[in-house]
Amino acid sequence: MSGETGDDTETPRDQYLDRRRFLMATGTLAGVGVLAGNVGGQDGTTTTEGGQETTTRQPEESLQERYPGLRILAADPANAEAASRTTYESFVTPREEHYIRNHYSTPDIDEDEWTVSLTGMVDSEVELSMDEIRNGYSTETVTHTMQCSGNGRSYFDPQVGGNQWTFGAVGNTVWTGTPVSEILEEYGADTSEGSWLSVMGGEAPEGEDIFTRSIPMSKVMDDCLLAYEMNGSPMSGEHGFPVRLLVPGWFGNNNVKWVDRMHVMDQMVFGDEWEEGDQRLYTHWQQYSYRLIPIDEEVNQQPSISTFDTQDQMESDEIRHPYLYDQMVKSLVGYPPEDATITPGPGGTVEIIGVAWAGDDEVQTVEVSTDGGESWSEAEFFGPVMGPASWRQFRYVWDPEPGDHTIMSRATDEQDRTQPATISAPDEALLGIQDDKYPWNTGGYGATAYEPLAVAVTVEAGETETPGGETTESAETTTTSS
Ligand SMILES: Nc1nc2c(c(=O)[nH]1)N[C@H]1C(S)=C(S)[C@@H](COP(=O)(O)O)O[C@H]1N2
Ligand SMILES: [Mo]
Repeated sequence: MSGETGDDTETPRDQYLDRRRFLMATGTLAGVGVLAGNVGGQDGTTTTEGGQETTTRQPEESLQERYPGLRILAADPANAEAASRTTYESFVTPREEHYIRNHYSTPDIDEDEWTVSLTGMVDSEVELSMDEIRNGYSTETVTHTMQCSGNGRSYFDPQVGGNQWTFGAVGNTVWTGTPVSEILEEYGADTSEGSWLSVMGGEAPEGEDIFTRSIPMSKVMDDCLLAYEMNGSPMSGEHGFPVRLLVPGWFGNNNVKWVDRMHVMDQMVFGDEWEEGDQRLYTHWQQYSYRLIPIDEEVNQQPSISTFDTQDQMESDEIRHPYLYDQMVKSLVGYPPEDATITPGPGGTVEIIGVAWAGDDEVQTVEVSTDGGESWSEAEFFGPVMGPASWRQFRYVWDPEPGDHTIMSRATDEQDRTQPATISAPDEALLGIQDDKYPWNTGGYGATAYEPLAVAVTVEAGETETPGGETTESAETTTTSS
């Protein structure tokens, strides 16, 4: 711990990371949110949207104090990503290391007053209390790797506008809640193939577009939850308290927080009916944002699509501007971290550790390169297997020479899709992943390219214990570890 070096200029984040390493080493931290931050004070401004009262959170403790594992991009609306690669050494992401992506201020909601209404193509419309949602239906749990579709945006060249996320807008957490299918069935919703559930957030201030996502009914009926717990604890305000939609394996933008309405439809939110004059009241976040647009051209609203897999949409002739739904295959190295100077263990080796995920597909293989992509070796999986929506951990035992090295990882999913090396240039106007390139797009969405995610490390000559008890430099040792 850096306390031993007498360095007293640590930030709360450094202190947190030190403390976390200590707790991991002593076995105190099980990986769940045991260090959960306090919810802040109740003072704030009250606004009303859709009939429900929300109060803008003005906590006494800063966002950084409550989420010491995050690098803050903006304090209000809160936007923050994992500060350190250490987040990707563990299977479960603690709450204070899970990225936050908010378009508006975090609402401060009284759970006892909150309701979720069900409207549209149903036999009877209803307004459910949190108590009814929690206790009137089954309880299910899913482990879900949630990633912001803007993760990796900072690697686009030329740069695009928006939060400049690097690697850290992704986390793996355990979500508990009520299957949406049970609620839809109870109230006689049209759940046939081709229908949609539009889910709305209740936090938008007056005059702002309501965060609404239209989810195809087949996915809703398959595994979507109205989630009220994260890592076995109540959710924090920033992550959606008291209730959010959980769409296993799909990009974060589909996982609507502070849900106050679900509307059953025969198309997505689309056209005049869902707009108000010039304001794209319900259509903005579904039709104009979170689309893959290859060059600066007008986005086309679509009432419906029949291909939801994001990469299939990229390859389809019918859809020029794919909607960011399920996540594409990707991996991240957690150890060693960037710019680390590492000393091999007694056997002369270094264990490279990371995570890999592929939306609602399974990850098939992960390869690791320690020479900047010239050669690749297969890694092995370890750790819990919690279904395809959850990442897998991988390890690769490396026998390095002293010196500078560039480490990369590259995953392949069960459909044989592999991460590309780089991001294309805009003038190539790629519509899909092609020639080992991820398509540059105007929103900077969905990047999976592995080269920008590489970590540069320096390996020092290791100390090897000889049977006689003396230590020798491993680089000069002729015996090889087996
Ligand atoms: N109501 C509402 N839901 C929302 C958002 C939002 O701004 N408002 N942001 C979305 C986006 S873009 C992402 S990536 C995830 C982030 O969830 P997290 O903050 O819990 O990580 O929430 C999604 N749900
Ligand atoms: Mo996002």
